[in-house]
Amino acid sequence: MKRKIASILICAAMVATMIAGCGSKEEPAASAPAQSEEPAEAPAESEAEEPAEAPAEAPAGDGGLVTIGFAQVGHESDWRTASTKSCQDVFSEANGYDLQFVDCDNDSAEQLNAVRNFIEQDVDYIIIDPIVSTGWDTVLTECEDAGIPVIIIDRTIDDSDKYVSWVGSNFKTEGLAAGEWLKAYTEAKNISEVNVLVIEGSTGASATIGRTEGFKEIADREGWTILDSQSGDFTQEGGQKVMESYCKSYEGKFNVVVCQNDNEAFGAMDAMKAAGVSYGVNGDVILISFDACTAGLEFVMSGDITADFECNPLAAPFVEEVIKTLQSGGTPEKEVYMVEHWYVNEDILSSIEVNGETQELTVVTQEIIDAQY
Ligand code: GYE
Repeated sequence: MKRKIASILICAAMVATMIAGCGSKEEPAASAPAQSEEPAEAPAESEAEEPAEAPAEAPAGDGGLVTIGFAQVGHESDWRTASTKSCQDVFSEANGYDLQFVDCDNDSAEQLNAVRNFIEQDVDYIIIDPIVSTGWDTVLTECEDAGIPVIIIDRTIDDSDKYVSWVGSNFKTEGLAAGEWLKAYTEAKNISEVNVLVIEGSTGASATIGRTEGFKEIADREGWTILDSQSGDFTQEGGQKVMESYCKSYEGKFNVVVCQNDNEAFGAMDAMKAAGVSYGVNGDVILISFDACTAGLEFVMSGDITADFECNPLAAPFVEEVIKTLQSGGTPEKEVYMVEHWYVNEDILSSIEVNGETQELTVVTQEIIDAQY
């Protein structure tokens, strides 16, 4: 049922909340939203806080369902599966939503079509996880003209600000953290030569751009050699293919592999194993990954992945807060950052400095793995 106008009957309690805390290392990444009947207090700046629970009949005050169109990137990775599940769990019929979910299969044209179909259907809200960061202004203007609020999740849009809110991660900070960790780690292990192979994510994705930029900034500062940097498309198959060719082209020349997500790291490990290259905490090659989904953390615990920089996919509860704020006539935060952790196997460094801020390193335990998405 259509609900473009904010309900005054409900959600008075929901206005203040959102928050974020990018880089804060205090909160468990996968904890459930706080259970609270009280109006949520605005959190202190940059302090992470989970969304407060919804009032009983939110979000549709008149008993109807709130219709949401979600144009998801695809199904390329464990991270993506967790992101989709998070949205489907939160925006369920039982919670008062009619979720129109479209898996765009990493095809930007298909994603633009999906958004235009949502406009045609006159949904109440549109959620987009942009496959690429540019080419959005026209379709977002169409959403605006149709009076449909758009919420961006995960990856950013860099050439338009015609959306209500964005909820996601600071990818450049993730890349910087990986670089700062590698600097501290190689120093601690007396490794003076750093020759890196990077397996990037999908071309044009802000997650790829940010992680690449962040890591490169530290590599340039430290004078490391980046031997090569190619896209593995955020898939296991892509990571394996790129690593197979790296193993041939750079045999004996590299001692660090940076995979921009866990699935690529799984593929890269298979390729290195097949090529007789040892990796991980006891191997010749330091293996860095991003995402830190359950399977990734298992490989950190076994020592195969040396460090894994988390990207938290459980954004849907925060997106719901944005929607509730809109429903109640409030103005949501323009940017909401997820809380993330940096995971390692060895207890040799307790923290790193990223952008002048001290950030903890977390040694993976079975308990952490069991609680992860
Ligand atoms: O790292 C990767 C996924 O956009 C942050 O996309 C996301 C990335 C994530 O396929 O696994």
